[in-house]
Amino acid sequence: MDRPVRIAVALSSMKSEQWTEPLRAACAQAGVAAQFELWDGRRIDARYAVVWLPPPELFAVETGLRAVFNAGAGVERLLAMPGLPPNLPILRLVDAGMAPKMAEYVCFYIARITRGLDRFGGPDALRDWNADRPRGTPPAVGVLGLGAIGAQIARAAQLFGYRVRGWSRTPKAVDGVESFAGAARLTEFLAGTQILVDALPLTGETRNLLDRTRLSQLPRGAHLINVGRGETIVDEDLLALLDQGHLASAVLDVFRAEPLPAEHRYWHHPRVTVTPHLSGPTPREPAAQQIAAAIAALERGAAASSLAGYVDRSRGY
Ligand code: NDP
Ligand code: OXD
Repeated sequence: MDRPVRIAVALSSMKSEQWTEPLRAACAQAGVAAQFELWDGRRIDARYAVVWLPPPELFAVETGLRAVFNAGAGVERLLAMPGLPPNLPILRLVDAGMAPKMAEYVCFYIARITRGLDRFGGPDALRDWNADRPRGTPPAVGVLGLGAIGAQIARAAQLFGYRVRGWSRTPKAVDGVESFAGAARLTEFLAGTQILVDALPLTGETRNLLDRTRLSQLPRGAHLINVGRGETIVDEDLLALLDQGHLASAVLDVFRAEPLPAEHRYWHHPRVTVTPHLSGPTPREPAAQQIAAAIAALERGAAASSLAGYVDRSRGY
């Protein structure tokens, strides 16, 4: 009988020990005999690794890796790790149950904003049966990034009756969503967006994309929801535009520094809602199934670059 495939698990804050059993079960179901080991710094001669912010020495010690699986969607920190072998294929999760949760999160905040739902809670709750109801044209929602997550957010907002537009590098066909592609169309996209949702990966091109110039291209009174990455926004510029009233509010789930430092202005700003990077937690079972299916394909001889979630290092996502 073949020896089981050895797989290192190094998931830092994601509690590695809770992943080995779902990963083993998913591999067994996919027809792969696999042995998952919590990586503790000693060489286990792993063929694959499942990681989230792993210790950098993993790559120096486990020199027989054929592919590494990122237990999340964003790979910017993995790509920046010193010692990451230049030709080691990286596979990231594609949706894996994160996208619907993020669409739920975004639509929840869109509803709070557009329907004024905050009026009805807390100690100062409005107790007025005749309170205003919005009956006009719903605001335009613009989603930056129409990938696995952005497209799901766009579809969900569209289902709730919003006019939805999306911006991506290449043109997209998402039902009912107006597609804007490339830097040349960003100004036009922003000018027609009242609620901006950032679902971009962090790359050389998206870092600091939303600066004073770009955010000022949104119409006065626009709102921002960021579930992509904190570094896509220039914090001082966002705060200045909120203070000046050009932007009405920001809901931020991701930050340049995480945890968000206690003294950061975002925590106390009256127009900012801070959530602690929880819009899209990685659900274990669907993630394990996606990783297991990819391992099974690799074991059958598939090229990593042919699999969903293969990271194109030249693009950075
Ligand atoms: P995808 O790779 O599927 O989608 C990325 C999208 O961004 C694509 O539509 C891509 O365009 C677009 N894009 C990338 N670069 C540019 C650019 N320079 N100009 C215009 N469009 C660009 O990623 P996912 O949807 O799976 O994930 C997106 C991000 O969400 C992750 O990278 C991560 O940062 C974040 N995330 C946050 C979570 C949270 O809990 N807050 C959880 C999970 C993810 P094209 O399709 O044309 O290439
Ligand atoms: C991810 C995240 O990238 O959780 O998956 O932010």
